[in-house]
Amino acid sequence: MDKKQRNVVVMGLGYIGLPTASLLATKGHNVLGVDVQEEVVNTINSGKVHIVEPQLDILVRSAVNSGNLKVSLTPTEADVFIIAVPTPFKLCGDNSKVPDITYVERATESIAPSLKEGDLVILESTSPVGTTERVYEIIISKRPDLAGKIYTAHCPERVLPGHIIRELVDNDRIIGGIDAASSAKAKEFYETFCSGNIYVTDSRTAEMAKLVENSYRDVNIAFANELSMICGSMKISVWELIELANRHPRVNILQPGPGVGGHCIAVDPWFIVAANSTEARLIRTAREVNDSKPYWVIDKIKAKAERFKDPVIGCLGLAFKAGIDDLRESPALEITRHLMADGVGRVMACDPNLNGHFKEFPTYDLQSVLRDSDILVLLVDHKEFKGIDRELLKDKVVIDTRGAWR
Ligand code: SAJ
Repeated sequence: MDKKQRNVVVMGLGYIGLPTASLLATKGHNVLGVDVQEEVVNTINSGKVHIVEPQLDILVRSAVNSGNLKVSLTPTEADVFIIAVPTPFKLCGDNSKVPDITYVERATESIAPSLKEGDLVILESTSPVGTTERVYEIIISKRPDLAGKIYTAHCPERVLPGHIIRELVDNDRIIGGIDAASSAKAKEFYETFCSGNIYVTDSRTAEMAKLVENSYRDVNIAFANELSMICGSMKISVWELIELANRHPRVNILQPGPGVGGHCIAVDPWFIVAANSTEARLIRTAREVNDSKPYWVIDKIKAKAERFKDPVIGCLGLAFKAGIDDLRESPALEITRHLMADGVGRVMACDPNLNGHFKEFPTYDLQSVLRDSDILVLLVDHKEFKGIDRELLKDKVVIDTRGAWR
Protein backbone atom coordinates (compact mmCIF):
# COMPACT_ATOMS: atom_id res chain seq x y z
CA MET A 1 0.00 0.00 0.00
CA ASP A 2 1.22 3.51 -0.86
CA LYS A 3 2.30 5.05 2.45
CA LYS A 4 0.60 8.33 1.48
CA GLN A 5 -2.78 6.66 1.01
CA ARG A 6 -5.31 7.64 3.69
CA ASN A 7 -8.81 6.64 4.69
CA VAL A 8 -10.78 9.84 4.26
CA VAL A 9 -14.34 10.79 5.22
CA VAL A 10 -15.81 13.83 3.43
CA MET A 11 -18.84 15.31 5.19
CA GLY A 12 -21.19 17.06 2.72
CA LEU A 13 -21.34 16.19 -1.00
CA GLY A 14 -22.22 19.55 -2.52
CA TYR A 15 -20.30 21.88 -4.85
CA ILE A 16 -17.07 21.42 -2.85
CA GLY A 17 -17.40 18.09 -1.04
CA LEU A 18 -18.26 15.99 -4.08
CA PRO A 19 -15.42 17.21 -6.34
CA THR A 20 -12.98 16.97 -3.42
CA ALA A 21 -14.05 13.44 -2.48
CA SER A 22 -13.84 12.32 -6.12
CA LEU A 23 -10.43 13.90 -6.68
CA LEU A 24 -9.03 12.29 -3.52
CA ALA A 25 -10.37 8.91 -4.67
CA THR A 26 -8.74 9.25 -8.09
CA LYS A 27 -5.47 10.14 -6.34
CA GLY A 28 -5.55 6.79 -4.57
CA HIS A 29 -7.10 7.67 -1.23
CA ASN A 30 -9.84 5.45 0.14
CA VAL A 31 -12.78 7.84 0.45
CA LEU A 32 -16.21 7.69 2.07
CA GLY A 33 -18.44 10.60 1.06
CA VAL A 34 -21.25 11.35 3.50
CA ASP A 35 -24.42 13.34 2.88
CA VAL A 36 -27.63 13.68 4.86
CA GLN A 37 -29.79 13.53 1.70
CA GLU A 38 -30.61 9.98 0.63
CA GLU A 39 -31.30 11.06 -2.96
CA VAL A 40 -27.78 12.52 -3.28
CA VAL A 41 -26.23 9.33 -1.88
CA ASN A 42 -28.17 7.11 -4.30
CA THR A 43 -27.36 9.32 -7.31
CA ILE A 44 -23.60 9.28 -6.62
CA ASN A 45 -23.49 5.59 -5.76
CA SER A 46 -24.87 4.93 -9.24
CA GLY A 47 -21.97 6.97 -10.72
CA LYS A 48 -24.13 10.02 -11.54
CA VAL A 49 -24.06 13.64 -10.30
CA HIS A 50 -26.67 16.06 -8.98
CA ILE A 51 -24.72 19.24 -9.89
CA VAL A 52 -23.86 20.88 -13.26
CA GLU A 53 -20.11 21.50 -13.24
CA PRO A 54 -17.78 20.92 -16.22
CA GLN A 55 -16.06 17.49 -16.07
CA LEU A 56 -17.50 16.62 -12.66
CA ASP A 57 -19.55 13.72 -14.07
CA ILE A 58 -16.43 12.15 -15.59
CA LEU A 59 -14.46 12.57 -12.37
CA VAL A 60 -17.22 11.10 -10.18
CA ARG A 61 -17.71 8.15 -12.52
CA SER A 62 -14.04 7.32 -12.54
CA ALA A 63 -13.83 7.70 -8.73
CA VAL A 64 -16.81 5.36 -8.21
CA ASN A 65 -15.55 2.87 -10.83
CA SER A 66 -12.08 2.78 -9.22
CA GLY A 67 -13.72 1.44 -6.06
CA ASN A 68 -12.03 4.20 -4.02
CA LEU A 69 -15.16 6.33 -3.59
CA LYS A 70 -18.10 5.03 -1.61
CA VAL A 71 -21.00 7.13 -0.43
CA SER A 72 -23.14 6.78 2.67
CA LEU A 73 -25.54 8.56 5.01
CA THR A 74 -23.25 8.06 8.02
CA PRO A 75 -19.50 8.38 8.65
CA THR A 76 -17.15 5.57 9.70
CA GLU A 77 -13.62 5.45 11.14
CA ALA A 78 -10.93 7.13 9.02
CA ASP A 79 -7.57 8.94 9.26
CA VAL A 80 -8.77 12.25 7.82
CA PHE A 81 -12.20 13.92 8.13
CA ILE A 82 -13.06 16.83 5.83
CA ILE A 83 -16.08 18.98 6.67
CA ALA A 84 -17.53 20.68 3.58
CA VAL A 85 -21.08 21.60 4.56
CA PRO A 86 -22.94 24.89 3.94
CA THR A 87 -22.46 27.92 6.20
CA PRO A 88 -25.36 30.23 5.31
CA PHE A 89 -26.38 33.36 7.16
CA LYS A 90 -29.59 33.78 9.11
CA LEU A 91 -31.67 36.92 9.40
CA CYS A 92 -32.00 38.36 12.90
CA GLY A 93 -34.94 40.39 14.24
CA ASP A 94 -33.14 43.70 13.51
CA ASN A 95 -32.61 42.53 9.88
CA SER A 96 -28.88 41.96 10.41
CA LYS A 97 -27.34 38.89 8.82
CA VAL A 98 -25.36 36.59 11.08
CA PRO A 99 -23.51 33.38 10.23
CA ASP A 100 -25.29 30.09 10.83
CA ILE A 101 -22.76 27.35 11.61
CA THR A 102 -25.36 24.75 12.61
CA TYR A 103 -24.42 22.40 9.74
CA VAL A 104 -20.74 22.50 10.77
CA GLU A 105 -21.70 21.79 14.38
CA ARG A 106 -23.93 18.86 13.36
CA ALA A 107 -21.30 17.37 11.05
CA THR A 108 -18.69 17.66 13.82
CA GLU A 109 -20.99 15.95 16.33
CA SER A 110 -21.63 13.13 13.90
CA ILE A 111 -17.93 12.36 13.30
CA ALA A 112 -16.98 12.55 17.01
CA PRO A 113 -17.80 8.89 17.81
CA SER A 114 -15.64 7.68 14.87
CA LEU A 115 -12.51 9.65 15.81
CA LYS A 116 -9.37 8.09 17.25
CA GLU A 117 -5.99 9.37 18.43
CA GLY A 118 -3.87 10.87 15.61
CA ASP A 119 -6.82 11.66 13.29
CA LEU A 120 -6.90 14.89 11.32
CA VAL A 121 -10.11 16.97 11.15
CA ILE A 122 -10.24 19.62 8.43
CA LEU A 123 -12.86 22.33 8.11
CA GLU A 124 -13.13 23.42 4.46
CA SER A 125 -16.43 25.32 4.71
CA THR A 126 -16.10 29.10 4.57
CA SER A 127 -16.57 30.00 8.22
CA PRO A 128 -16.69 32.93 10.62
CA VAL A 129 -13.51 33.48 12.61
CA GLY A 130 -13.28 31.06 15.56
CA THR A 131 -15.24 28.18 13.96
CA THR A 132 -12.24 25.81 13.72
CA GLU A 133 -11.60 26.27 17.44
CA ARG A 134 -15.31 25.59 17.98
CA VAL A 135 -15.01 22.33 15.98
CA TYR A 136 -12.22 21.20 18.31
CA GLU A 137 -14.26 22.20 21.40
CA ILE A 138 -17.28 20.20 20.20
CA ILE A 139 -15.14 17.13 19.59
CA ILE A 140 -13.51 17.35 23.00
CA SER A 141 -16.84 17.91 24.75
CA LYS A 142 -18.07 14.63 23.20
CA ARG A 143 -14.72 12.84 23.41
CA PRO A 144 -12.66 14.16 26.36
CA ASP A 145 -10.31 11.19 25.85
CA LEU A 146 -9.04 12.88 22.64
CA ALA A 147 -7.95 16.20 24.23
CA GLY A 148 -4.57 17.11 22.73
CA LYS A 149 -4.57 13.87 20.70
CA ILE A 150 -6.19 14.91 17.40
CA TYR A 151 -5.19 17.46 14.77
CA THR A 152 -7.65 20.19 13.69
CA ALA A 153 -7.18 22.70 10.87
CA HIS A 154 -9.01 25.07 8.57
CA CYS A 155 -8.25 24.83 4.87
CA PRO A 156 -10.72 27.11 3.10
CA GLU A 157 -11.85 26.04 -0.35
CA ARG A 158 -11.11 28.66 -3.02
CA VAL A 159 -12.37 27.08 -6.23
CA LEU A 160 -14.37 29.01 -8.81
CA PRO A 161 -17.65 27.35 -9.86
CA GLY A 162 -17.30 26.51 -13.55
CA HIS A 163 -13.57 25.72 -13.06
CA ILE A 164 -13.71 23.60 -9.90
CA ILE A 165 -11.88 20.51 -11.14
CA ARG A 166 -8.82 22.41 -12.38
CA GLU A 167 -8.70 24.85 -9.47
CA LEU A 168 -8.95 22.08 -6.84
CA VAL A 169 -5.55 20.87 -7.98
CA ASP A 170 -3.85 24.06 -9.19
CA ASN A 171 -4.87 26.73 -6.68
CA ASP A 172 -2.56 27.80 -3.88
CA ARG A 173 -4.01 26.85 -0.49
CA ILE A 174 -4.00 28.40 2.95
CA ILE A 175 -3.85 26.07 5.93
CA GLY A 176 -4.47 27.23 9.47
CA GLY A 177 -4.19 24.71 12.27
CA ILE A 178 -5.37 25.27 15.83
CA ASP A 179 -1.69 24.57 16.64
CA ALA A 180 1.56 24.10 14.67
CA ALA A 181 1.30 20.30 14.71
CA SER A 182 -2.20 20.45 13.17
CA SER A 183 -0.99 22.80 10.41
CA ALA A 184 1.94 20.50 9.59
CA LYS A 185 -0.29 17.41 9.49
CA ALA A 186 -2.85 19.12 7.21
CA LYS A 187 -0.11 20.45 4.90
CA GLU A 188 1.30 16.95 4.48
CA PHE A 189 -2.17 15.71 3.48
CA TYR A 190 -2.91 18.51 0.97
CA GLU A 191 0.47 17.89 -0.67
CA THR A 192 -0.83 14.47 -1.75
CA PHE A 193 -3.27 16.07 -4.22
CA CYS A 194 -2.58 19.83 -4.61
CA SER A 195 0.01 21.16 -7.01
CA GLY A 196 -0.32 24.82 -5.89
CA ASN A 197 1.75 26.34 -3.07
CA ILE A 198 0.54 25.72 0.47
CA TYR A 199 0.82 28.56 2.96
CA VAL A 200 0.62 27.83 6.66
CA THR A 201 -0.87 30.13 9.31
CA ASP A 202 -3.15 29.84 12.35
CA SER A 203 -6.83 28.88 12.03
CA ARG A 204 -8.24 32.36 12.75
CA THR A 205 -6.09 34.02 10.07
CA ALA A 206 -7.02 31.29 7.57
CA GLU A 207 -10.73 31.83 8.30
CA MET A 208 -10.40 35.59 7.90
CA ALA A 209 -8.30 35.25 4.71
CA LYS A 210 -11.13 33.41 2.97
CA LEU A 211 -13.70 36.00 4.05
CA VAL A 212 -11.40 38.79 2.90
CA GLU A 213 -10.83 37.27 -0.56
CA ASN A 214 -14.55 37.19 -1.27
CA SER A 215 -15.17 40.61 0.31
CA TYR A 216 -12.41 42.13 -1.84
CA ARG A 217 -14.18 40.84 -4.95
CA ASP A 218 -17.55 42.05 -3.66
CA VAL A 219 -16.22 45.57 -3.02
CA ASN A 220 -14.64 45.71 -6.49
CA ILE A 221 -17.87 44.52 -8.18
CA ALA A 222 -19.87 47.04 -6.09
CA PHE A 223 -17.59 49.78 -7.44
CA ALA A 224 -18.34 48.59 -11.00
CA ASN A 225 -22.07 48.37 -10.26
CA GLU A 226 -22.09 51.84 -8.76
CA LEU A 227 -20.32 53.16 -11.87
CA SER A 228 -22.90 51.48 -14.11
CA MET A 229 -25.73 53.25 -12.27
CA ILE A 230 -23.92 56.60 -12.41
CA CYS A 231 -23.14 56.19 -16.12
CA GLY A 232 -26.73 55.17 -16.84
CA SER A 233 -27.82 58.80 -16.45
CA MET A 234 -24.72 60.31 -18.14
CA LYS A 235 -24.86 58.85 -21.67
CA ILE A 236 -21.59 56.99 -21.05
CA SER A 237 -21.08 53.29 -21.79
CA VAL A 238 -19.81 51.82 -18.51
CA TRP A 239 -18.23 48.91 -20.40
CA GLU A 240 -16.14 51.17 -22.56
CA LEU A 241 -15.34 53.34 -19.55
CA ILE A 242 -14.03 50.39 -17.49
CA GLU A 243 -12.11 48.98 -20.43
CA LEU A 244 -10.34 52.31 -20.84
CA ALA A 245 -9.70 52.88 -17.13
CA ASN A 246 -8.26 49.36 -16.89
CA ARG A 247 -5.59 50.35 -19.43
CA HIS A 248 -3.94 52.13 -16.52
CA PRO A 249 -1.24 49.79 -15.15
CA ARG A 250 -2.56 50.00 -11.58
CA VAL A 251 -6.34 49.93 -12.21
CA ASN A 252 -8.32 46.68 -12.45
CA ILE A 253 -12.07 47.25 -12.13
CA LEU A 254 -14.32 44.20 -12.40
CA GLN A 255 -17.50 44.06 -14.50
CA PRO A 256 -20.94 45.40 -13.55
CA GLY A 257 -23.89 43.03 -13.85
CA PRO A 258 -27.48 42.58 -12.64
CA GLY A 259 -26.22 42.06 -9.07
CA VAL A 260 -24.02 39.58 -7.22
CA GLY A 261 -25.19 36.03 -6.64
CA GLY A 262 -23.92 32.66 -5.55
CA HIS A 263 -23.44 31.23 -2.14
CA CYS A 264 -20.07 32.86 -1.49
CA ILE A 265 -19.55 36.47 -2.48
CA ALA A 266 -23.14 37.42 -1.65
CA VAL A 267 -22.85 35.78 1.78
CA ASP A 268 -19.31 35.78 3.22
CA PRO A 269 -18.81 39.56 3.61
CA TRP A 270 -21.71 39.51 6.09
CA PHE A 271 -19.58 37.28 8.37
CA ILE A 272 -17.08 40.13 8.71
CA VAL A 273 -19.85 42.69 9.21
CA ALA A 274 -21.46 40.48 11.89
CA ALA A 275 -18.13 40.25 13.74
CA ASN A 276 -17.49 43.99 13.69
CA SER A 277 -20.43 46.02 12.47
CA THR A 278 -18.97 49.38 13.58
CA GLU A 279 -15.73 49.10 11.62
CA ALA A 280 -16.89 47.12 8.57
CA ARG A 281 -18.54 50.11 6.86
CA LEU A 282 -17.12 49.71 3.36
CA ILE A 283 -17.79 45.96 3.30
CA ARG A 284 -21.41 46.47 4.39
CA THR A 285 -21.98 49.27 1.86
CA ALA A 286 -20.60 47.11 -0.96
CA ARG A 287 -23.08 44.38 -0.03
CA GLU A 288 -25.91 46.92 -0.01
CA VAL A 289 -24.89 48.36 -3.41
CA ASN A 290 -24.73 44.89 -4.97
CA ASP A 291 -27.99 43.82 -3.35
CA SER A 292 -29.74 46.93 -4.69
CA LYS A 293 -28.59 46.41 -8.28
CA PRO A 294 -31.37 43.97 -9.30
CA TYR A 295 -33.97 46.60 -8.30
CA TRP A 296 -32.25 49.21 -10.43
CA VAL A 297 -32.48 46.77 -13.36
CA ILE A 298 -36.17 46.07 -12.61
CA ASP A 299 -36.95 49.81 -12.67
CA LYS A 300 -35.16 50.12 -15.99
CA ILE A 301 -37.21 47.26 -17.48
CA LYS A 302 -40.46 48.73 -16.13
CA ALA A 303 -39.67 52.11 -17.69
CA LYS A 304 -39.12 50.47 -21.11
CA ALA A 305 -42.25 48.31 -20.71
CA GLU A 306 -44.42 51.44 -20.41
CA ARG A 307 -44.02 51.95 -24.17
CA PHE A 308 -46.01 48.77 -24.86
CA LYS A 309 -49.68 47.96 -24.28
CA ASP A 310 -49.05 44.24 -23.54
CA PRO A 311 -45.27 43.88 -23.39
CA VAL A 312 -43.61 40.49 -23.72
CA ILE A 313 -40.36 40.47 -21.76
CA GLY A 314 -37.74 37.83 -22.52
CA CYS A 315 -35.44 37.15 -19.55
CA LEU A 316 -32.30 35.44 -20.77
CA GLY A 317 -30.66 33.47 -17.97
CA LEU A 318 -31.65 32.48 -14.44
CA ALA A 319 -28.40 31.11 -12.95
CA PHE A 320 -26.19 33.32 -10.80
CA LYS A 321 -23.51 33.45 -13.49
CA ALA A 322 -22.53 32.05 -16.88
CA GLY A 323 -21.87 28.39 -17.61
CA ILE A 324 -23.48 26.87 -14.51
CA ASP A 325 -26.96 25.90 -13.27
CA ASP A 326 -26.63 27.24 -9.71
CA LEU A 327 -29.58 29.44 -8.70
CA ARG A 328 -28.44 30.33 -5.17
CA GLU A 329 -28.86 34.07 -4.47
CA SER A 330 -29.19 34.58 -8.23
CA PRO A 331 -29.99 38.20 -9.18
CA ALA A 332 -31.31 36.97 -12.55
CA LEU A 333 -33.88 34.77 -10.80
CA GLU A 334 -34.78 37.59 -8.41
CA ILE A 335 -35.36 40.03 -11.28
CA THR A 336 -37.48 37.53 -13.20
CA ARG A 337 -39.56 36.66 -10.13
CA HIS A 338 -40.21 40.34 -9.42
CA LEU A 339 -41.29 41.09 -12.97
CA MET A 340 -43.76 38.22 -12.77
CA ALA A 341 -45.07 39.19 -9.34
CA ASP A 342 -45.48 42.84 -10.38
CA GLY A 343 -47.39 41.83 -13.53
CA VAL A 344 -45.05 43.73 -15.87
CA GLY A 345 -46.40 42.17 -19.07
CA ARG A 346 -45.85 38.55 -20.06
CA VAL A 347 -42.48 37.23 -18.88
CA MET A 348 -40.73 34.49 -20.88
CA ALA A 349 -37.67 33.11 -19.08
CA CYS A 350 -35.01 30.91 -20.62
CA ASP A 351 -31.90 29.20 -19.26
CA PRO A 352 -30.25 26.45 -21.33
CA ASN A 353 -28.46 25.04 -18.26
CA LEU A 354 -31.60 24.21 -16.32
CA ASN A 355 -32.62 21.34 -18.62
CA GLY A 356 -36.12 20.87 -17.31
CA HIS A 357 -35.20 20.44 -13.61
CA PHE A 358 -36.49 23.94 -12.78
CA LYS A 359 -40.12 23.83 -11.70
CA GLU A 360 -40.95 27.20 -10.09
CA PHE A 361 -42.40 28.74 -13.29
CA PRO A 362 -42.49 27.79 -16.98
CA THR A 363 -39.36 28.40 -19.03
CA TYR A 364 -39.08 28.61 -22.82
CA ASP A 365 -36.59 27.65 -25.49
CA LEU A 366 -34.36 30.42 -26.78
CA GLN A 367 -35.94 30.51 -30.25
CA SER A 368 -39.44 31.18 -28.88
CA VAL A 369 -38.15 33.89 -26.55
CA LEU A 370 -36.29 35.60 -29.40
CA ARG A 371 -39.34 35.39 -31.65
CA ASP A 372 -42.01 36.58 -29.20
CA SER A 373 -40.32 39.18 -26.97
CA ASP A 374 -40.70 42.95 -27.31
CA ILE A 375 -38.05 43.54 -24.66
CA LEU A 376 -35.03 41.27 -24.29
CA VAL A 377 -33.15 41.37 -21.02
CA LEU A 378 -29.77 39.65 -20.98
CA LEU A 379 -29.27 38.59 -17.37
CA VAL A 380 -26.62 35.86 -17.66
CA ASP A 381 -23.85 35.82 -20.26
CA HIS A 382 -24.22 32.09 -21.06
CA LYS A 383 -22.39 31.23 -24.31
CA GLU A 384 -25.73 30.39 -26.00
CA PHE A 385 -26.82 34.02 -25.51
CA LYS A 386 -23.52 35.64 -26.40
CA GLY A 387 -23.64 33.88 -29.76
CA ILE A 388 -27.12 35.15 -30.75
CA ASP A 389 -27.22 36.59 -34.25
CA ARG A 390 -27.40 40.38 -33.70
CA GLU A 391 -29.86 40.66 -36.62
CA LEU A 392 -32.46 38.95 -34.39
CA LEU A 393 -32.11 41.77 -31.85
CA LYS A 394 -32.52 44.71 -34.15
CA ASP A 395 -36.28 45.19 -33.75
CA LYS A 396 -36.26 44.61 -30.00
CA VAL A 397 -35.77 46.82 -27.01
CA VAL A 398 -32.57 45.38 -25.53
CA ILE A 399 -31.36 45.64 -21.93
CA ASP A 400 -27.96 44.02 -21.69
CA THR A 401 -27.01 43.85 -18.00
CA ARG A 402 -23.71 42.05 -18.74
CA GLY A 403 -22.35 44.09 -21.63
CA ALA A 404 -22.19 40.88 -23.67
CA TRP A 405 -23.89 42.25 -26.82
CA ARG A 406 -21.80 45.39 -27.20
N1 SAJ B 1 -19.72 39.08 -10.92
C1 SAJ B 1 -19.93 40.33 -11.46
N2 SAJ B 1 -18.87 40.98 -12.04
C2 SAJ B 1 -17.63 40.42 -12.10
C3 SAJ B 1 -17.43 39.14 -11.54
C4 SAJ B 1 -18.50 38.49 -10.95
O1 SAJ B 1 -21.03 40.87 -11.42
O2 SAJ B 1 -16.74 41.06 -12.65
C5 SAJ B 1 -20.84 38.37 -10.28
C6 SAJ B 1 -21.18 37.04 -10.94
O3 SAJ B 1 -22.01 37.21 -12.05
C7 SAJ B 1 -21.87 36.30 -9.81
C8 SAJ B 1 -21.11 36.81 -8.57
O4 SAJ B 1 -20.48 38.01 -8.96
O5 SAJ B 1 -23.22 36.65 -9.71
C9 SAJ B 1 -20.08 35.85 -8.02
O6 SAJ B 1 -19.38 35.22 -9.08
P1 SAJ B 1 -17.79 35.01 -9.08
O7 SAJ B 1 -17.44 34.34 -10.34
O8 SAJ B 1 -17.11 36.29 -8.78
O9 SAJ B 1 -17.52 34.12 -7.81
P2 SAJ B 1 -18.13 32.74 -7.23
O10 SAJ B 1 -19.14 33.09 -6.20
O11 SAJ B 1 -18.53 31.83 -8.31
O12 SAJ B 1 -16.80 32.15 -6.52
C10 SAJ B 1 -16.13 32.93 -5.56
C11 SAJ B 1 -14.62 32.92 -5.87
N3 SAJ B 1 -13.95 33.89 -5.04
C12 SAJ B 1 -13.06 34.79 -5.54
O13 SAJ B 1 -12.82 34.88 -6.73
C13 SAJ B 1 -12.39 35.70 -4.58
C14 SAJ B 1 -14.05 31.51 -5.64
O14 SAJ B 1 -12.65 31.51 -5.80
C15 SAJ B 1 -14.42 31.02 -4.22
O15 SAJ B 1 -13.92 29.72 -3.96
C16 SAJ B 1 -15.93 31.00 -4.12
O16 SAJ B 1 -16.40 32.35 -4.27
C17 SAJ B 1 -16.31 30.44 -2.77
O17 SAJ B 1 -16.71 29.27 -2.72
O18 SAJ B 1 -16.15 31.13 -1.76
